[in-house]
Amino acid sequence: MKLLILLVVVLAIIAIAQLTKVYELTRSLRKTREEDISTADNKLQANLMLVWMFVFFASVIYLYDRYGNYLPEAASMHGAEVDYLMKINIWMITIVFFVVNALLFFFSWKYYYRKDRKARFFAHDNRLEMIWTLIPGVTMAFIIVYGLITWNNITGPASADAIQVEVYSKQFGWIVRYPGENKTFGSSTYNLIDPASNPLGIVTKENIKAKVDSIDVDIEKLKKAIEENQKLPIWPDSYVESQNEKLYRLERLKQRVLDINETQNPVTGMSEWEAGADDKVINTELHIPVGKEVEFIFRSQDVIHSAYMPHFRAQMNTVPGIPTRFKMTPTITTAEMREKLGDDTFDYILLCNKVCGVSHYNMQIKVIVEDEKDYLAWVEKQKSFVAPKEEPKKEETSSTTDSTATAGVQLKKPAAIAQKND
Ligand SMILES: [Cu+2]
Repeated sequence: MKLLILLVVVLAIIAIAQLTKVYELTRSLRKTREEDISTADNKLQANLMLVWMFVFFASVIYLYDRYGNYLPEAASMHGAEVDYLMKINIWMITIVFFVVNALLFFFSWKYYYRKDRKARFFAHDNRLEMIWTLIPGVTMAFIIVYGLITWNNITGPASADAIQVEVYSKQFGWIVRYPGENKTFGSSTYNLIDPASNPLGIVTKENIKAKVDSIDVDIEKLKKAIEENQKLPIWPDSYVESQNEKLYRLERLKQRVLDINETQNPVTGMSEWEAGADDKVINTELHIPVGKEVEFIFRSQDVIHSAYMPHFRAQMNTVPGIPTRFKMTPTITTAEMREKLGDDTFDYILLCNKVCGVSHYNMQIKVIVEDEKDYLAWVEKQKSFVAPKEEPKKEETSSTTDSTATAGVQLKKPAAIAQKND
């Protein structure tokens, strides 16, 4: 089959080449040059231009109609504003598009080349310059100023009674955090991140202790392995060195965890270690109450992602190391939207809108808008991600795990590494 297609293509190319040759031969017989094009030819081209203009315009109108409204009505307060802004822009672009293209095609139809005609020539016209500078200038300024005002409204400070939600992105998924009853988020650090027990690296006394314990377990294991190797040195030097380096890194991490200071929340004055203890961490869905202002705070673990909520006309990049934010007020509950669309399975979504890796396509989380009462009841039921208070099981060795006992211990680099790095 493939061979057949190839054969057809090759034959078609040969046929076209032969036809061109025939055309060139008849031309030389008629004694005309290649550049000489007859008026009839030009006129035909001009008419075809006009036909193409109508086909072009018709297809643009069709595309507007077919794909112009791919999203249902905006489900947030600022969403309506964004839609309005978008509409104004689209109208302006559309008008300019039709006027400019109509003129372009009309001129090529009206002024096709004729031997007896000569083009009018003029070098400069102040009035024209004025018109084509001022009109786009004023239009652009209007779009930019209006857009900036809208943008500032969306990203401006949230009101005092706004509900805060932290949205955390990582390859590949979303984790949502609510501040719990004390309405204050605990602080967080990447040093405490543990995929299973503390994915956001929330700082609490228990989480610090759990992390130190787990590092201690790793250190003991590594030390044992190094000891074994000293008894029976079967591994090459490079491997021993890498083991030592690993040990140094673990000890350094432990020191960093022990060095975390207790801080106060600047607004509520609350200890951030305590504030974090009742934070609710959820990775299955994001609930927000209808008619209440919600302030989103975005963080990222690894690369830049983008939190996109198309139904609310909201999007914000999530950047590692730099928290970003915006506020919005949802106006339509999930149930109301289902009714409006006549679709019982409809759900709002938050999805990643920045190509961030292999599973980017599947990085999304369900968003549920409900009455405040239902929302509060749901948050109430969620668990916090604080490590359990009871002592985790330890190895038999007596390593110091009490956070105060080891604080301030000076770390020494293993000799091999110190030499290498100096
Ligand atoms: Cu992503």
